[in-house]
Formats: sequence, structure tokens, C-alpha cells
Amino acid sequence: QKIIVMGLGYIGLPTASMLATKGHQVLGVDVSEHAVNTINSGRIHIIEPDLDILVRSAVNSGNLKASLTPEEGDTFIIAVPTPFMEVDGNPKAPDLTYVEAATRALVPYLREGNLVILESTSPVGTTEFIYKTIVEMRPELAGKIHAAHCPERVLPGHILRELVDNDRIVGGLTKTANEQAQELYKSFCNGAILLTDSKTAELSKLVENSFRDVNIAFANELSLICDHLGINVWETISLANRHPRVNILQPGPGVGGHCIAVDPWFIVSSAPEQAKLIKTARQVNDAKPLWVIDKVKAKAARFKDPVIACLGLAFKANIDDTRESPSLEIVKDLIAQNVGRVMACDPNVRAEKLSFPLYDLKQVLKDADILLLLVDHTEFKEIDPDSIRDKVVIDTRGVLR
Ligand code: SAJ
Repeated sequence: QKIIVMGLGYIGLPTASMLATKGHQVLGVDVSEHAVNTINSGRIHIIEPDLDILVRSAVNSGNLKASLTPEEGDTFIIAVPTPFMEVDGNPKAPDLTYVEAATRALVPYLREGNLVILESTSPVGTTEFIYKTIVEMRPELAGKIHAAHCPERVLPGHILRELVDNDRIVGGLTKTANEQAQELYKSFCNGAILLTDSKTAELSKLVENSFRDVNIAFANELSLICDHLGINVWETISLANRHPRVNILQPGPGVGGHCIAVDPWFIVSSAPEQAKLIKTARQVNDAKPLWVIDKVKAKAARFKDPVIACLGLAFKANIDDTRESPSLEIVKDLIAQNVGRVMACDPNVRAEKLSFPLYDLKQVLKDADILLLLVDHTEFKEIDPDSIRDKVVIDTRGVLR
């Protein structure tokens, strides 16, 4: 098979490389010249464990090439971002600009019998929208093109393992679309391939991330309740979780990343009257960084010139990704509001990306009056409790217990 993958980011690049190492001819297409050149030289422009090895071997085998423009092929996979934007007073409406641009870019290369797969997390109805766009541009292809939604579900940091092991949902507009997509995913996926229609597939993916968001909101709300009552939230959760049917997630400084903090809004946009709990959960999680900032301010008021060490900027443990990171938001706000002298530290994040300096862990542990732990990176979990006994500690992840 010849496969064209539109978008070479955290999902498109691993998928393209995986398909190439399974013997398919793959052309990866991206709008970034830097990404295209880097990949063609056998290197990667994003950070993900072991992805460099996979891409190198895919490029060396001759099966993976990157380009700024598509070519003709058998299957087209769309893996581009779907953020949100403000539309008609709704600040969190889905932004399908990239999906539409990728679709329009591939339409001239489509042939009868081709399959177009949407992997991007998308609002209900997007696969139908893609099909309509194709037929509008090429009416002669009506009924002769197949489209399906096969949502990605991999966890950043474990993408390669989850790409192979996770079950896959395939939601085609037609039976043929389902059969063709199933065949393709079977070539590299060990999990079950579950067939449904496109709208159910779209909603299932949104539901997965909303489920996690609602459960994190529950944990975050508990952290506020426990703080109010002077009770340790971590102990409370760990005790409650000893019940055979209770499994509470962990509170934190807020929810980051470009999936869980975004996708629930697509459900809210489609069913605003019905999605009350999902919306409230989003608001609870979005409010958590502000609560953390207020905590720091209250502690800082006790000092004349407080030095505040902020441990962690990434959106979660042991990754370098700061997109939509509540930790980064908190650090920037503490600096902007002049709450004290802020010393930020993150062993995984490069200082060039930031508008403020980074310090090493040893130094911040020495200088700080207030220690604000924001990310449970391994390095922070190993901090010797004796070395921070004289500090005021605000631990948003419960690792400095
Ligand atoms: N978080 C908590 N407490 C927890 C768990 C997570 O505060 O108990 C926070 C994290 O610190 C982070 C945010 O939630 O800021 C999201 O992290 P995550 O590890 O839950 O999820 P992501 O965004 O890295 O990946 C999710 C995954 N979805 C689910 O687990 C349902 C992944 O499988 C999806 O493929 C991905 O979104 C996606 O691309 O949609």
C-alpha cells in the first residue's frame, strides 16, 4: 500500500514511521519545511522516547519520505491539530482550520476507491464534513471515496508502545471504509480493532478524555475540600482507594497538555444544555492554577523578600512538553505579579524556550524560602526531606510527603 500521512507531529510521525517499518510505502506531509528536512535526514523535530530510532530506520529503509506536498496513493491519514477558537460568543468552539486545510490539500491527489482516515480528535460530524468537502471539490468522486475516523489514543511518553498495544476504534462512513481501515491498522496494531460508525467513533474518543478530565476534577475538588478542613488529601485518597470499587485520580496544579484540557469542550459545544458535569469539571480544573497562586501569595506575605522555588514547568512528569502547562502558567503569573523572587527549575525543559531563567535543583533548594512543587518529575521525588525542613513547602502533587 502507498499511504500519505498529513501532519508529522506527535501522532502523524510515529504512525507514518510505524507503517513504513511494516513494509508500506509512506509519504509524510507537513507544512513545516524544518520538520520535512529533519525527517528526511533521519532525525526528529519532537521529543518522544525511541521515536528517533524508529524514524531513522524507517527513513533508511527507503519506505518513509517527507514532503511539503502530497502525492497520489491508496490511503490518506489526517493527523493534524484540532484546537479551539472563539466562534459567535463561544470561546471554546472547535477549530477545524487544520483539518479542512489538510483535506483540501489532499483532494487533488485522490483516486476512485481511496480511503481517507481522520485520526485527529474531532467534534462529532467531522468525518462527514471531510467527505462533503471532498465531494464538493471533486463531484465525480461522490460514492467512490471512502472515509473513516480512527481516533489516536496514545499517551505522550509511551506513544510507540501504545500505538502497537492499544485497541483501536474504526468508525467508517461505509462498510468498505471500515474493512479497508481495519486491514491497514491490523498491519501494525496488536490490539483489537473495533468497528462502528463515524459519529460514535468521534464521540467515543472525546468521552475517553472527558472521563479523565472529570475524574481529575473530582480529585482537584477534593484537594480544596481537604485544605479547607485541614486534612491530608493524599492520605484520604489512598485510604478511599482501598475500597474495591473506588479509584480516585491524583490532584495537581491543574490539567495541561493539548488533549484533556481541550477535548471536553468539543462535547460541550455540541450539546451545551446536556453537558453540565463535563463543563463544570473543565472549570474546576482550569481554576486550580489560580488557587495555587493564591496559596503562594498567602505564604509569601510572611516574608520580606521571599525567594520562591518553582519545581517543574512541563505539563506532567518526565516529559519536556510545556504546551497548556498549568505549571508554566503559575510560574509566569508569579513573576508577572511580583510575588517574590521566582527561581524556576525543570531538568527536562530547555531554557531557550522560556522568557525567564532556569536554575539547577541544588541551587534552588539552597536559596528558597518557599518551595512550590508543580511537577512530579523523578528528580524531585528524590529530594531528601531533611534538606528542605526549613522551607515552607507547597506540594501540589503530594510527592514531598
Ligand atoms: N493529571 C492529574 N492527575 C492525574 C492524572 C493526570 O492532574 O491523576 C494531569 C497531568 O498532570 C496533565 C493532564 O492531567 O497535566 C493530562 O495528562 P494525562 O497523562 O492524563 O494525559 P495526556 O494529555 O498526556 O494524554 C491523554 C490520554 N487520554 C487518556 O488517558 C484518556 C491519551 O491516551 C490520549 O491519546 C491523549 O490524551 C490524546 O492525545 O488525546
